[in-house]
Amino acid sequence: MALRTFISRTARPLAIAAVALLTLSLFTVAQIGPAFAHGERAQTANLRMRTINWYDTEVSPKQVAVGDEMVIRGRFETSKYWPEHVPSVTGRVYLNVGAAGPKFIKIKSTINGKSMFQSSQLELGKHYEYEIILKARVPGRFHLHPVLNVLDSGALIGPGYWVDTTGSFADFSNTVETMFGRTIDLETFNLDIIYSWHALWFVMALAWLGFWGRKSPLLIQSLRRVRQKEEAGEDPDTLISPMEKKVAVGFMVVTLMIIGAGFQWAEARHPVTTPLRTAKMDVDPLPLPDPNIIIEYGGATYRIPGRSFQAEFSVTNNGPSPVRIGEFLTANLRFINSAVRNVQPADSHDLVASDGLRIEGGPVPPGETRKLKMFAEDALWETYRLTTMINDPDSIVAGLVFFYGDDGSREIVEIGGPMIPVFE
Ligand SMILES: [Cu+2]
Repeated sequence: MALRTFISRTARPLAIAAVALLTLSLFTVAQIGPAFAHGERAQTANLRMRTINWYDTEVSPKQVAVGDEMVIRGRFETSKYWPEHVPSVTGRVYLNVGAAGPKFIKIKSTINGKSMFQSSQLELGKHYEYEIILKARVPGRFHLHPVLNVLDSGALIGPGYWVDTTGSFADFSNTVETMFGRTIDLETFNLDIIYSWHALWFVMALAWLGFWGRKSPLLIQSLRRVRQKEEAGEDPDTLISPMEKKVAVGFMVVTLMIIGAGFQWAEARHPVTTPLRTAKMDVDPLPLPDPNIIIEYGGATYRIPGRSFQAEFSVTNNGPSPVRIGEFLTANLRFINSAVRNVQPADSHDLVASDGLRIEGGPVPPGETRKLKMFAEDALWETYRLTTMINDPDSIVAGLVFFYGDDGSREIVEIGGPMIPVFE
């Protein structure tokens, strides 16, 4: 009995706080740990097929030491068939990198040569060239993606590649010089002050909780006492004693004083600061020559048992040499026509079907129009859960078709339109 009274009087608030902290930390621990995927397959098919078409993606070098630089570059096309219900790149976009945690720092990022440390807005149906320079921070093996964050839509991720960082985290330094010539290390800058502020507010919060919980730490007990007062026709506010009111005012005064003093102290220490810049950067699409190839989309089907996507279109070639289709790209999957090109997956997660594309109708000679049938067949449709495209209410698909001329030229045309699923 004595022990029970002791626990209920003094240790109960602490026990509750401890349980709360433990639960919180368990949730946190459950969420840490290596991330093996970045939602590559999680987004709906129409979001992946009809938003950003990433191509010519290049990560080099794929092996670096801590402190070394790595470059991600390539191009993307903003789909003409962007779903109406999805906020698009004409709003606000930010070029970013997808990795499992802060394994790199970003040194530089550009779209069409313009700095993209701020956000931008783009046009639909246009091509853009990007470059991101990273500096390796933590050793390990990571899956890296270029990412375009689109306001109100989320992160639209590009193709991912495995990269390796060797060395030791202890060798990493991230120093910058301030406007007044002071050199600071961003890894540790003001960390002691940040810890101190957190500790101070943690103590304040515990003191506040402990003060109110000293008599009865349980909410339901308190609620019952309030109810009892109400039922007796008394004002429940009388449960709060004049002493408690004084202490509460004291807490408020002390809190405001700490905030005021902290502000003054920071102002004195850092008299000149500049805000983070939030203006949009303007960037024009890549100036590409007028297209030589005109496609008229004639419909598509997806045969579910055969994992076979089939599209029909008529192609007019206004260029100087015969053209053939070498690749079909949609949702970061690359279906390659092995009769035209030899492209092998760069690693186990590179989404390349080296022999996944078949064309009926042959090359299109200059000045002529031909009807072509394109078959993109591979298990990738299934493994990357694109078969959910048959569940899209609007049933529109899209992707890039890569034409290769006998003269070495390349022209990229986006196709898109309705698709009908076939079940047998
Ligand atoms: Cu990934």
